[in-house]
Order: sequence, then structure tokens, then C-alpha cells
Amino acid sequence: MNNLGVIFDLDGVIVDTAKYHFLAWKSLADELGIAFTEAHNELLKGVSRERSLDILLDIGKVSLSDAKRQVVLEQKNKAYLNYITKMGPEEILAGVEQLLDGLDRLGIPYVLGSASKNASLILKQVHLLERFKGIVDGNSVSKAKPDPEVFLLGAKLLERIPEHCIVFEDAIAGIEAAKNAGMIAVGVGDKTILKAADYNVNNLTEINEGFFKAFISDQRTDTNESRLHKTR
Ligand code: B16
Ligand code: MG
Repeated sequence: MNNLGVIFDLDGVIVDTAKYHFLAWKSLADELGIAFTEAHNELLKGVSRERSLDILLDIGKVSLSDAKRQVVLEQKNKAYLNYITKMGPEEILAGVEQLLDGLDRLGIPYVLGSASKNASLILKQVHLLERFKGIVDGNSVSKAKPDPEVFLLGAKLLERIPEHCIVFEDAIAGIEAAKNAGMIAVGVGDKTILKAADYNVNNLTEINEGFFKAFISDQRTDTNESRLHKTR
């Protein structure tokens, strides 16, 4: 028995849906006459759908009425759904299933904390939905990352205090959200970008059961503070 809980971001941590977001935004951008590149797409990672549209329109210096915004948001999501409904378990990123197996063995519960309104559908597509204790997604929050809301709701589902939650995130806004929630943040991806994380890994194959066991033994000996250092 332990007091730890884990919260996983979805896009960029469990699966790489950024490429499908890009294709869907690109087709909308083409229609609106906006030159949208993969570099621009980086700005949309971890950002809500509505905010992503703001960024796209800013890039193209285009303004739309509220009604037209709703139309294009639906259009983009329809295009995106076309891609994600073809996803399967082969799209799960390296190390994810082994990590979930390890957490199961250790009895550490885990939930999802994603900005996506399509999170449950995506997890279902890749056959992981049933494994999570709960889902916090873009439908359950009113404030987007870096606001801590998504992760604080995750802690509630986990029945853990924020200080005992470990968040795996690939986006700057997500790392900020985890730190704003008072949680331990693990940056998944480029450590020169995810500088604010407590720990950094290139992907989840780099995390083993020993990583969590260190936290559990620290909780037992009550020396948690001494361990909260960066591994970089
Ligand atoms: P949707 P995450 C985020 O997922 C994506 O990184 C971001 O690019 C996307 O705009 C957002 O979900 C909303 O997605 O349009 O499906 O509601 O990284 O928070 O899991
Ligand atoms: Mg992400």
C-alpha cells in the first residue's frame, strides 16, 4: 500500500496524435488561406481546441465571427476524428504498456489528465481505456493548462493529495500546470524545452519500477523533501 498516484497526459505521452491534429488543422488552414507549418503545429501541443484556433487565426491574421468559429471548430474536429477512428493499439508509444504493468504491480493508481475532448475515444481506440482509474479531459475542465484544474481533478479521482501525484507531460503548459498543482512533474521529450520539470526523460521506456519505489520508500521514511531534486 502506498500514497502515490500517477497522472498521464495523452497526446505526446501515451500516443502521438499531434500528427493527426496537424493534418486536420492544415486542411482548415489551406481553406482559410493560412500558411500553416509543422513548426506552427508545435505551438498547439497541449493547448485546447479553442485556443489552438486562436493561434492559427493569429498566424494568418484572419478574424472570424463567433458563428463561423464554431463551424470551423466542428469542421476541424470532424477531420481529426477521421484520423483517430482509424487508430489502433500499434500507435501506443514505446514504454507505455510496460509502465502501466509496473504501476499495476506496485498498486499505484493512474488516471488521464488531457486537454483533449476526444481523450476517451482515443484511449478506447488503442484499447487502454479500461486500464485507467479515471479520465479528466477537455470536457471536464473549465480552465486550460497551465491552470492546475485538470490535474487537481485527477488527484481527486486518484484520492491522493497533489504532493503525492506524479504527472507525465510533454508540453510546457502541462508541466506548468503540474507544478501549479503542487505535483511532481516528469517532462517527456526535449529537456531543453521542458526545463521546468522535476525529472526529464526522452520517452517512457526510461522509467522503471525503481523510480516509483524511491518515492514510496521516501514516503515511509518521511524524507520526501530530500529526494525532490532534478535528475538532470
Ligand atoms: P481536442 P493533450 C491536447 O492533448 C493536444 O496536445 C492539443 O494539440 C489539442 O489541441 C488538445 O488536446 C485538444 O484536443 O481537439 O481533441 O479536444 O496533450 O492535453 O493530451
Ligand atoms: Mg500532450
